[in-house]
Amino acid sequence: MTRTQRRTRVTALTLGLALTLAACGGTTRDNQDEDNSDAEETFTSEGEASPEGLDEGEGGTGEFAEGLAITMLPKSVNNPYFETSSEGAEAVVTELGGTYEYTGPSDASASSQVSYINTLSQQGVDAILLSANDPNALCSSLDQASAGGTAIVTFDSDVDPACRDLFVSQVEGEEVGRALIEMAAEQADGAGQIAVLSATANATNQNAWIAVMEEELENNPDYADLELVAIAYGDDEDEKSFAETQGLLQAHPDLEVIVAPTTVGILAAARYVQGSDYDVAVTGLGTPNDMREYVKDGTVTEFALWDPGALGELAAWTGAALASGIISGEGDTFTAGELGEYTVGPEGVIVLGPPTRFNADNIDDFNF
Ligand code: RAM
Repeated sequence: MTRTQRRTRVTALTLGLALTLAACGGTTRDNQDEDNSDAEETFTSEGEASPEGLDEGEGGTGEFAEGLAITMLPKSVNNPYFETSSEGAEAVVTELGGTYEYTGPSDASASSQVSYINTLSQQGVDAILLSANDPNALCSSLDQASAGGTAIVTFDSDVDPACRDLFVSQVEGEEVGRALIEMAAEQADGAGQIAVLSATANATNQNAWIAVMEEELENNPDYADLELVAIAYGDDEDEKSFAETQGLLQAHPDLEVIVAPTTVGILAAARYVQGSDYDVAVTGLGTPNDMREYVKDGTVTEFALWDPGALGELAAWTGAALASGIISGEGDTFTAGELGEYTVGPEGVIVLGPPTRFNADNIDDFNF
């Protein structure tokens, strides 16, 4: 049984209970929504009218519910990347008249995230926006939250699709991994040793991107002279990432490129290389504000990212649309404010857009 089917079943049961309560004159969610229907502002979408979350792909009433409680749970707090996503999400939830919270562990571990999910589940929030530290370890807590009526939206780093409703992906499928290996090849002039400095060993997003890089290295003749010699994990912690960079260079002094597909890792690697005598390129995924200094002094030539603020906004619009019954599955469309219209794709994935590459020519055009 898929997650969507399970959710549909839960929703159907809830709806049955709601109808019974309504018949008894009790307050139901539908009644509450009606109470809000004369609110000053309403927010519409392109979804087709149908009762909340009844069937996959049916869409909803087209109006965002007011007063939604939406919480963002990042891989870890104190990561500027997620703080930027949170600012985007908070602006959307505030615009919709909801209650917003940003909470999570200080270490990027799945076990730490479990207790946060359990608390949110007990609180009965309307939607959780989650960047997951592990594809499977969070599933039973997420199932419990979902059974209680919480919409589960992952963004940035997914879980097994069976354990969530929708995933807001920063970039289309394999595009991140391909951009990473392409930048590495360009900066190595097509030949030599490369190493990856990743985040945590179980991170769904980084592992998917690394898998694409490995596949490209094996099958794409353009990369025949590149060799991936090591993958290190800095756990999205600055000090560990710095130490892992040092370890990589000591073990492989001829490295041409370090590819860090994490904003925390690329910053630590650039800082290490800047203060060392190694002649190694550093590329990967970083924020323009973190990397500006290293691009200006020539330590870093080019790196990539999407707008983490826009990703947070889209995650919040998605959570609100799901909790409002505007969307429920593949094929449904909704309007994410100024970001425009989005459609739920196969496996419940919604894609923000292509990544941007940053270098000395354009880095000053960005501020995040
Ligand atoms: C770090 C996190 C996040 C990833 C970015 C690129 O901030 O690992 O999940 O998407 O880097």
